[in-house]
Amino acid sequence: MRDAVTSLIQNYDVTGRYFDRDALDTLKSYFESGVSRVQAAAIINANSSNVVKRAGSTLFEQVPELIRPGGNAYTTRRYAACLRDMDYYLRYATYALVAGNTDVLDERVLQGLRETYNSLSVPIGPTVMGIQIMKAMVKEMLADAGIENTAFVDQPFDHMTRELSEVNI
Ligand SMILES: CCC1=C(C)/C(=C/C2=NC(=C\c3[nH]c(/C=C4\NC(=O)[C@H](C)[C@H]4CC)c(C)c3CCC(=O)O)/C(CCC(=O)O)=C2C)NC1=O
Repeated sequence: MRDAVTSLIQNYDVTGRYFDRDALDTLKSYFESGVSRVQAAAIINANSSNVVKRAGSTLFEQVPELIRPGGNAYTTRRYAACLRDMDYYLRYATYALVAGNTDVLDERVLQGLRETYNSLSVPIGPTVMGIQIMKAMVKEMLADAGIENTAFVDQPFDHMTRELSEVNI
């Protein structure tokens, strides 16, 4: 599992280079956003169950078929599994936010996930919607908390979205 710093070191060490201008810029921007990243993790932690619950309700309002008979989140067990998955995405997103790197998502969340979802007929489109709804909610909370630039929040949520949506033929 890597973070912004260890992945940079790895890249430069492979070719035996000192950090160049690009590397230093990357490091600078990571450390400059560091306090906001930790603040973001703290705010998400304090509101995680609320975010998951609200994002779930919004998703089921937008795609009501999911919780109707025949829908993948129909029955209490599957409804709970769906919210649990949303909670996984949110928790791992905070790890990736603090790390400044999406490696933890590839390793712990995304590996084999599409295959699992396909085999259980869990629909990818609405899952991605749920991830994006949580992203928007988190950004709104951070903005309310006075964090001005919340662009760094996009990375983990968009990474999961891209990796999940990738067409697999
Ligand atoms: C930490 C990494 C990790 C992830 C990501 C993970 C996902 C994950 N979600 C699963 C199931 C599931 N996932 C969903 C999710 C949904 N259904 C919908 O209609 C919605 C679109 C969506 C919620 C947004 C559902 C309903 C199931 C149960 C499907 C079934 O058993 O029929 C399963 C199958 C095993 C189980 O039911 O626990 C896995 C492995 N497990 C992990 O360990």
